[in-house]
Amino acid sequence: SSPSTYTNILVSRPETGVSLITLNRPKALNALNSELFRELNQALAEADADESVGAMVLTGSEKAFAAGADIKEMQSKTFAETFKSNFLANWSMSTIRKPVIAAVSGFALGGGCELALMCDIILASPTAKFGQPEINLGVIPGGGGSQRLTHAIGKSRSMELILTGRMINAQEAERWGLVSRVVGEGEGVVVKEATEMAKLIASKGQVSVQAGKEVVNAAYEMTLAQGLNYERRVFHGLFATNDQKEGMGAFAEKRKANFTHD
Ligand code: CO8
Repeated sequence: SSPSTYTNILVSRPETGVSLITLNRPKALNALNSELFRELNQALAEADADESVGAMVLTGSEKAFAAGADIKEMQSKTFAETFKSNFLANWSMSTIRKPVIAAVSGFALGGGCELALMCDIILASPTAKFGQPEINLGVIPGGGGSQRLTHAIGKSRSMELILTGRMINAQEAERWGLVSRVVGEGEGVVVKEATEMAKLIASKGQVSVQAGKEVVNAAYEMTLAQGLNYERRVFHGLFATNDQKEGMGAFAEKRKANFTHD
């Protein structure tokens, strides 16, 4: 089947095994309208189902990863409309099995910050700015900010950001553990580094990669005892794969593993 065409995002294949999804509403600083999110969900699902893709990179522009949900689209909504349509309920990456790396330059605000938080790894350009400014609009985060941000940076810092609407820069976000690291300066550097990381992940055995993502995410849902048991069971299960035989065999034979992802 021919690749889908989109109007609010760009999809490319910068490296073997890597799908790069670029939010592309530059005039609105990539404000997330419903059409953009529909396209993003579709592109992620397509990459997730594509055997030739091992990991995804999600990025925006130099100026903005995304400046939030589209305020102009939300402005006139009523409570009844948001409630009946369960507005934002399907804005989530929870069904995506492959790793998604957010490459953030510029503004990641409101829904943009929440979108980055839905990803598995966040790399930040030194220009990145994170914040949850919904309080200035008379609302609160609606895309998981109060939950995922609190898990990532703790209660006091999360309260501060959500109740004051203050933006933090890349260095502060790194210190607080919101991002895994800040990359060097320069246009495109964060996308390049995220793509390299995705390529590296895509070169590993894909069953173990997906298992690794699944067990880390379980840490947010389970007690420690349940999570440790779950991790061990999934670990046991990987001994049924060819990739485990290949990986350990290659180590013993002092050669590079050639994973077949089964
Ligand atoms: N929605 C709609 N349009 C936007 C948005 C937005 N969130 N952000 C920027 N734009 C538009 C502006 O209206 C402007 O359009 P125009 O040229 O037609 O006037 C254009 O983008 C450029 O913006 P600015 O001129 O304002 O650019 P500046 O460089 O002066 O300022 C800022 C940049 C500081 C980022 C500023 O644009 C701003 O404050 N934006 C709004 C940020 C915000 O409040 N975000 C939170 C939105 S609410 C939300 O996200 C709820 C969460 C829902 C969950 C989503 C699930 C993932």
